[in-house]
Amino acid sequence: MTSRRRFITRSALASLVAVIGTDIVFGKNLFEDYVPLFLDQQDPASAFGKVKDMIVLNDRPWNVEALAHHLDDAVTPASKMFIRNNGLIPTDVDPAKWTLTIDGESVAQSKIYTLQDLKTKFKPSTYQLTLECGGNGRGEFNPPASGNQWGVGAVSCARWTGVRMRDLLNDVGLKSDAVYIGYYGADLHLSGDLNKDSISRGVPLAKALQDETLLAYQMNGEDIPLIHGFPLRLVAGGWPASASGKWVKRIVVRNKIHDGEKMGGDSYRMPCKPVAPGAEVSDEDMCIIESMPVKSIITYPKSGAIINGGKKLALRGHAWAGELEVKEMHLSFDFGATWKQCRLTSPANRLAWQQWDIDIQLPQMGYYELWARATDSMGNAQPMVVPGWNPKGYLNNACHRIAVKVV
Ligand SMILES: Nc1nc2c(c(=O)[nH]1)N[C@H]1C(S)=C(S)[C@@H](COP(=O)(O)O)O[C@H]1N2
Ligand SMILES: [Mo]
Repeated sequence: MTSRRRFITRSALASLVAVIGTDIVFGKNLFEDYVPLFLDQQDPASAFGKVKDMIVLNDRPWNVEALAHHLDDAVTPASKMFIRNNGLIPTDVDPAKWTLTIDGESVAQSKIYTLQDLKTKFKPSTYQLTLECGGNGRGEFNPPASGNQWGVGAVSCARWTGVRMRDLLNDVGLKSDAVYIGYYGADLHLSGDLNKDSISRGVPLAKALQDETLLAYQMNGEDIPLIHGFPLRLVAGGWPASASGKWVKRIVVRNKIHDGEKMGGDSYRMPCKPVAPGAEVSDEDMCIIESMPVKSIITYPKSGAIINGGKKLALRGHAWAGELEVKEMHLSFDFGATWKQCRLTSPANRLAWQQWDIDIQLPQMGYYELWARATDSMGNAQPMVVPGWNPKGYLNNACHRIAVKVV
């Protein structure tokens, strides 16, 4: 122990107490960078208020996914939202002292904002925004791709409230050569090395300037939960969720494609042209993932359900298509031989997922698979099998399938 270590601040302690839900007796003795065991323990249900049967893929860093039936709500509650961390959760989060710096070579004038500035000096906007991990569905690729073996549940669509990125960029002013923004968050690199970033990604200026691109300070009408980026998060809906930086401390305006951690190599990049499974792809043949592809999920019933044959079965779920809208939704119960059209709602706003539902009558007793297929406004439909193999297993938008038994 060195005397140079600093004790945790009062308000940072208060935010930890809020996460834990009870007083931390002797909390004032905690060091600033000490990670309480509570946040490091195995159980995301009690650590982060998640529903009990979410799947823990990893606990250092935390990676936790929802099962399809958890995602039944039109607006995803915090308790069912997947967790994807690349590093360690920041523990010394003091909203009273939190600042956001906007700088970089292409800002006219760099500025520092307090949270209070962001909340009071700029008009708030609220949008429901789909955030899907670029690696959602990775578990199905063959040969397997390294990384979290996500099933279908690394997707969410919560309501985010905050300042438009555009308003902040107007406030600092842009130089004529500005083309990209990048974020830096307060999470720690797994090694504990303070000079390393676990992730620092970004989006082109055109995406940053969209109405819906927010620096959010609320999720579903409350403070953002710590695990999802409290107190400030960049939210760029419809793009790989890795572009939506949590615990944002700094935004840089760049005169070139942002070159932060996980912007290059195989990270969140796809072969620009399709490659054979298992192929080696050189750096210059890899392209950054932008809009996510069309996809859907069946959230009711749960796979494995036993259905009473006398009754109609009401199925439902969501569909989304990155920057595009979903135009049609179909369901098959005969392994893709025929497809029935589902009802489909309009999105609450651009970049929000849409709700679909259908009533079907399964013809007789036995085992069925229900396959769901969305088609976007450009006519792209989900593939029935796993699409183009790529080194890191991104963008698997194959049709979601569930199994049911009619008795
Ligand atoms: N600062 C920071 N932001 C981050 C990450 C991270 O590790 N650190 N992970 C990214 C990735 S890869 C994803 S998929 C989403 C996950 O968001 P969630 O945990 O709130 O669901 O956050 C993104 N933003
Ligand atoms: Mo991700």
